[in-house]
Amino acid sequence: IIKRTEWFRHDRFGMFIHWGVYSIPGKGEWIRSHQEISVEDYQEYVDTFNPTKYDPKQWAKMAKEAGMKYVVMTAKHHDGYCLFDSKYTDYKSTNSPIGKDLVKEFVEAVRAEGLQVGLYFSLIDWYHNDYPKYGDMIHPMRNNEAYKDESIDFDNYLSDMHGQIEELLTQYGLLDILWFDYSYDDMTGEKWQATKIMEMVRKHQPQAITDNRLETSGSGQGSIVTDSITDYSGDFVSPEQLVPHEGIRNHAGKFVPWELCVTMNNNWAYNPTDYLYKSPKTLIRKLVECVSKNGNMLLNVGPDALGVINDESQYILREFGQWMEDHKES
Ligand code: JFZ
Repeated sequence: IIKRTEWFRHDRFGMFIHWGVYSIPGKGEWIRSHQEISVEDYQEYVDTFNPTKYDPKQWAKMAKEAGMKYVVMTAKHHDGYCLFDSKYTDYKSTNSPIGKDLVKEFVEAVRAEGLQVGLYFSLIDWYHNDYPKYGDMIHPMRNNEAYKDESIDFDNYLSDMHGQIEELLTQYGLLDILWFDYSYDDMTGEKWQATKIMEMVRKHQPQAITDNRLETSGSGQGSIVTDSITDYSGDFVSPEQLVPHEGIRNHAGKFVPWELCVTMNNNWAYNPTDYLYKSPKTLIRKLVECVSKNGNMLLNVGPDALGVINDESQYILREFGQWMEDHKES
């Protein structure tokens, strides 16, 4: 873990990208759940997803100019839609009007800028028929005895989900980060068969690091910090939005790698009605605070349906770049 995370503990600043078919309605990546949209009604977005301005080289360039050292994009979010050509589903960008493997272009573009590259992958999949209807508002059966009667084949879900992870691990070259998201409080890593996932990661991509969300969520620290580390504890803790008071230490008082993920406004995915952006100054101070506490910061952008990062976000990125420039060692 020390060796694997060496670059990560040095290159403290990265770009997070939440982008998918949910960028079309522009109300955040949870829209299917929040507005209780059926698979049928959501299909409109799947059928029209045509991000003709997708230019990951441009994104990578913006990240680099802001002083970022790595970029992580949502290969698949909770809606189950894949930005890559998975053989385990028809719900993928190669079947939408854009007709491309967007992950492939993404990883190539980021590497070409000399940055480290990572992929976000959701353990949750609202599209898969055998996904248990846990934890979201499309499925009000959660916490209801009745949902337990669902006739689903969870093993089939796991085998497809693991299959997709293996595709990402074997078809896109060297990956620096696998960013899994996330384990419900009532769902342990055992239930996801996270040990198997980790074995695949170590087998195909021994250099790759992972977050701690195979066993927890943004609110938990997981076993990285305890005496009883699981084999799927991950390499870094992944708090959200708020900088932990004193950084994050393990039971022995030693700092463990951690990475704050944070949005520029109050959404992860594109939402043009959310204009409450943090100031560049606030965000730069947050980065400094993370680094001063031995942590990283993963600053999120939510490109629009065509693939464009909006002006407000670009402005913030440029201010980071200027600040980096002003504070460079001569
Ligand atoms: C998760 C996702 O659901 C969300 O869409 C986004 O991708 C974010 C980076 O990660 O959000 C969570 C998950 C768990 C908690 C909070 C946000 N949590 O339990 O505190």
